[in-house]
Amino acid sequence: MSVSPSRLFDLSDRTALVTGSSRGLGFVIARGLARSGARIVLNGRDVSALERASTELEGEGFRVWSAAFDVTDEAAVDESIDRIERDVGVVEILVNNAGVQERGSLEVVDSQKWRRVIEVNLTAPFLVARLCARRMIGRGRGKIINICSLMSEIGRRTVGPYAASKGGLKMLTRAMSVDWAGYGLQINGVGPGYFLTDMTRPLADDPEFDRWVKARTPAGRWGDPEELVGAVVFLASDASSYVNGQVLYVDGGMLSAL
Ligand code: GCO
Repeated sequence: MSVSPSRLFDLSDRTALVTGSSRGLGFVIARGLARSGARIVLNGRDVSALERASTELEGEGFRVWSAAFDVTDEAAVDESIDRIERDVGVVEILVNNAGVQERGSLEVVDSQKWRRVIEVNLTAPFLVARLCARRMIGRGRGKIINICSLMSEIGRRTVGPYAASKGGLKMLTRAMSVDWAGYGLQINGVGPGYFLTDMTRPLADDPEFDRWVKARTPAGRWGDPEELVGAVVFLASDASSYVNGQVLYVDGGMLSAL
């Protein structure tokens, strides 16, 4: 049965949980999903940051829920998602966005920072997706979107821990799709290039790095976080019902160029 293109991207009445969404790319992604009709649950560890984010979205007329929990804390993940599914609705769209960056050449990176990056960027998406998928499997449908990175494919000096975690997240995305697509779930990734966010602000403020990004990116510029929304809405919607295990890179062409 053919569906009108506008309906294909409509997320009305679907509950979306976006981890790490009190600011940065996560907040922009959550706002984009809300504008497409989804019921949004924001997540972060900082309650006041979540309140600010909720207020901003409510200022646009959206009803917003928020769940403050540490995505690396398995018990907190289980308890929070139980509460979300009881109080808000079943999580039909999960965006694993929460991430940290610890820069340093591998020979000087301390093991505690390594473990933190792996825990937040790779283990946490597994913990949150595993619990959501158990419920999605029972319903025969669900969408999981893992926010990967350019660093899922290539490295850059001093981002070894991050690249390892995001490379792992690309393969975890494929593994999830292999295990869960048969139950009616679609699991994909979005790989941002260089976008202006809190995480990359120190880089953008460095004139040499700024020149490098603009020269290395065929589009000749940094991405605007709003330019990620379309890829996430596509993967969260019925428009991608036969897309699985893919990472959609939104990078201005950087991965296509030497
Ligand atoms: C860096 C940046 C990158 C970007 C992004 C690119 O230090 O090079 O932090 O890792 O954040 O992940 O996709």
